[in-house]
Amino acid sequence: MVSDSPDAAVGVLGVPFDGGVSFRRGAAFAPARLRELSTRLAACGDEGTPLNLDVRDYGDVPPDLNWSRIFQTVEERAAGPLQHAQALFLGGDHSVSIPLMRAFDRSVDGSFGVVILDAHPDLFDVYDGHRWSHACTARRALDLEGLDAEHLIFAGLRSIAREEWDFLQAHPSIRYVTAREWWRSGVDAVAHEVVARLQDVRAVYLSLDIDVLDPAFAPGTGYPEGGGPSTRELLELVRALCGALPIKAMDVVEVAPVLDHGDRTSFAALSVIYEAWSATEERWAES
Ligand SMILES: [Mn+2]
Repeated sequence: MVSDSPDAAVGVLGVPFDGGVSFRRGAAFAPARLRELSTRLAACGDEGTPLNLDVRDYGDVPPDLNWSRIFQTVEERAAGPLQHAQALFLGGDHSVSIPLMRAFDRSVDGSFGVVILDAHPDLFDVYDGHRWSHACTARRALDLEGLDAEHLIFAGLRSIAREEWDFLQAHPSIRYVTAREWWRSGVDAVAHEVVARLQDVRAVYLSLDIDVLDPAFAPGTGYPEGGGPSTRELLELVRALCGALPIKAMDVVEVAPVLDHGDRTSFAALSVIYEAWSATEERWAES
């Protein structure tokens, strides 16, 4: 499954950086932990369908205490995985999605969609005095050339600061599905709407902040928020999205192994990744 081939279906890059966090760090340890645990798991979707795709691992972006320089490096290094049919980026905190999405913007010819699965919208313009905080990720996504506000969609939100709330009210074309709406209307309805809204884009970036999950399922993260979906509900949504949308890149961020219990957050992240790949393989087989 791991391959050196430039023809591998998936390219993976680790970004062990958590310098955009203001509170509980630890996400920098996730790429190493996820790789380690991945060798212990069966390579399959969650109904047992074997994964056939090859994965090329581009390693990790090296540490650098200069924030602008490491973000520049992340943006450059992301180009390798983005040449594959699908890229997977392992954070790191959610700020790493800022340079990753910039690289995505450059790699896609035309307009694209961004789906963010997160307990928080990360829509601050500035947080802790910086525009690259992990609380500013979605706001920076809106700076990208290829992303229109109506193609930015959130699911799982349940903690929205007043500034973010005001921004969302002022920008009604941004669709956000709260965790409550997801629970009440059901995963099929959410998936159906997300897919319908992104019908016309050429490519989709899926950003998974693991704190979208209820802390019962993913306690190992900096900002756990109760009332979130279960792993089962997240798997169902990710399967539906990857089965229907041209997802060209995915990131998994905010997994913090040092805050985890029995690696359950890392294992949950891996099962979502495998499910995403399984559904993607099925979509490729059909097209
Ligand atoms: Mn979050």
